[in-house]
Amino acid sequence: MEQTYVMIKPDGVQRGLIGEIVSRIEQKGLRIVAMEMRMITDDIARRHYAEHVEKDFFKFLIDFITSSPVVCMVVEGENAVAAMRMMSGATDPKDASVGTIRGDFGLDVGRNLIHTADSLESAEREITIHFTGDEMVEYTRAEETWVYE
Ligand code: IDP
Ligand code: MG
Repeated sequence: MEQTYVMIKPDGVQRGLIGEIVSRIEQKGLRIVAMEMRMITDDIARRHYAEHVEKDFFKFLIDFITSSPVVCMVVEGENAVAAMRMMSGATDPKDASVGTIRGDFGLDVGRNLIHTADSLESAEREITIHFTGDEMVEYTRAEETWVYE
């Protein structure tokens, strides 16, 4: 089982897509083991997006992600990192396939609705930034024998 970090960005919250996105995660069979609505502070945003500090869009990214509440989650399951990346779609919604969250609901790279960690290493790093161990719960979903062989 892998854990990944997922965040519904301010545009997803403001556009009323929390339920839609959480529903897709649940329907995929993945297990949400931590979830909270928060305002991201400037400090947390800079740590989260540290790899992009040199990019010309960095300031816009930090201003945007701290502008309105987000929903932070830890999502668990087999291949959870890749599964969530596939469900989110390409970074730029213009390139994202229909059926993905960005492909179905987005039009602009700066308003692409969801963040998901891009590797197991990133997932571990990001989970540590946003959650403490005791904020995550351990459980199984009753349907898991019907999700996994
Ligand atoms: P990802 O979210 O698919 O992992 P990253 O390359 O890690 O994409 O970029 C982080 C976020 O920065 C993207 O989700 C997007 O919101 C924003 N971003 C990426 N590239 C651009 C750009 O060229 N212009 C404006 N914003 C961008
Ligand atoms: Mg990324």
